[in-house]
Amino acid sequence: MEKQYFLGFDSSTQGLKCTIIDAQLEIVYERALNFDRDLPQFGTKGGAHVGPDGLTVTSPAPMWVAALDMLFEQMQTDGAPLASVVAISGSGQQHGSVWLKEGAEACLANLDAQQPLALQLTDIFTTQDSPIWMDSSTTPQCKAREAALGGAQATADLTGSRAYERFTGNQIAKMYEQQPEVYTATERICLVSSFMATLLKGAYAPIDASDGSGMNLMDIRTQTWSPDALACTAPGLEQKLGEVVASHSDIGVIHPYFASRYGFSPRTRLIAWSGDNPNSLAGLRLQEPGDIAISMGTSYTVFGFLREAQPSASEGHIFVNPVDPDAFMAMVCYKNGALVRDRIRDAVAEGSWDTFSALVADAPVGNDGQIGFYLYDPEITPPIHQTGIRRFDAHDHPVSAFAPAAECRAAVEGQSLSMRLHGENIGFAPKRILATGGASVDQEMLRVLSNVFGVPVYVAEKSDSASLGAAYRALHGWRCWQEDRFVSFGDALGGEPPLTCAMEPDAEAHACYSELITRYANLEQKLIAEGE
Ligand code: 5FX
Repeated sequence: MEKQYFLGFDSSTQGLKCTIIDAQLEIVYERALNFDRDLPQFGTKGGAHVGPDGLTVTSPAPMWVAALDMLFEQMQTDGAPLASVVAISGSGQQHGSVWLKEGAEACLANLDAQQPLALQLTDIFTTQDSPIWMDSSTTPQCKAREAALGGAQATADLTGSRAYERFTGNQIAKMYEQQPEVYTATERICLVSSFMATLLKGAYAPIDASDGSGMNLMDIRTQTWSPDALACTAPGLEQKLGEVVASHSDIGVIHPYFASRYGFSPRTRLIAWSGDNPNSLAGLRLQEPGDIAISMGTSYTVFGFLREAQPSASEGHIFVNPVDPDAFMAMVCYKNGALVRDRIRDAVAEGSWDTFSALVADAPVGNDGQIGFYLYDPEITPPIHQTGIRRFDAHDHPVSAFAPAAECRAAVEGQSLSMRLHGENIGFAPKRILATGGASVDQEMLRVLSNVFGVPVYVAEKSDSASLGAAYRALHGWRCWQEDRFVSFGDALGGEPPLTCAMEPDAEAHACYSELITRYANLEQKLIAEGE
């Protein structure tokens, strides 16, 4: 039988990446480009432009078109097996929006295979400056949304999250208020994910329910646009957004342009694209309630599979699950992630990770009741704007310093306790944890995590899993399309992912943390109240 391949993209903030897998899930090809380095003509820094107010952050939409041209050319030069790709899907950075003018779809339909996309699609945007997730300029629109929808908790209950500045609905409300001529001239507002799918389809592609959950516009239970959430955003919005589809949906075949120019089969199926975080869940193959991943990079993110949604106004986001339309995923983000460990390593562990780990191991489980909060940056979870380090002794009295071992352990235990506390608040009941990112190589970090949560910790080999997740979702969606029914993600991928357990919990240590967490939560409440 001829080989069948599945292609996944990741259109992230900083670059565009692709991964091709075979039907046995082996990666056969990968390639990435970086916007700043490879497309310098767009003058981006980290893939973005920051406005003079410091709050407005955009990316040039034509850059994403040029990136797709460049990556396809590279794939062709490398001899990637494009002719045997049977399905394509992708990830987009979440929340970003692309604004297309009337007539854009006709332009997309009539592409000339002799020319790159970028040359033919210069004039399809009503604004070239696409607001992206790093934007934090829409506080007034967020306040107005929460007031219109009955408060932060009501907004979260309806849309999965309280109103967040970066969420697309609030960006759309701002555009309508500040540049009504752009809004009016726009025929279609895409997410980054559905825009990239639109390019491949040569026609408007729908938004999938999982990425659609990051807009403050969709009812996460019906997976349709909420009339109330639309009404407090801008008039006539539903038409401009198009329909929402389940994430595993087949959305048609690739446009003949790509078949002629790059040798794809004209029968190559397109599966709805989704957000990078939903696709990371797919990439790590979290497929059961109780599966959670902790990504410990620059910022820390905890995300996982949930059967029931328990939206919270104070922390995290609920998205429709990208691999199971009857389930949800939750995500909690921290600003003070790896930086905390870095700073403490430099301050008390001679800049050495070995010394840092040895110091953590030197202090007892529970740190003799000492608790620290290390807020080098304003924190998102929980929202504490006041920066600084706060240390408390076993009687909750503030102290100005800890001994080096206690300092290292306080940082690691505090981060782990916070992830458990806020994860529980949004409905996580972990059965196992998959740790990824830089800090996941630290055995002491893994030991503390395992003991705090009371579950085994596994380590994922690959942490940048969004484009791999998109390739898995291409396979999943293709199987569902072939069989004309929903096939579970696990069945489509051939069962359980192969994982090695890195740490088992210790019952006594877990009991100690279960006691300590109440004090941790009370102290955290005090810090939140002080900042208000
Ligand atoms: C999630 O809500 C975010 O804003 C980011 O993780 C973006 O998706 C990054 F692309």
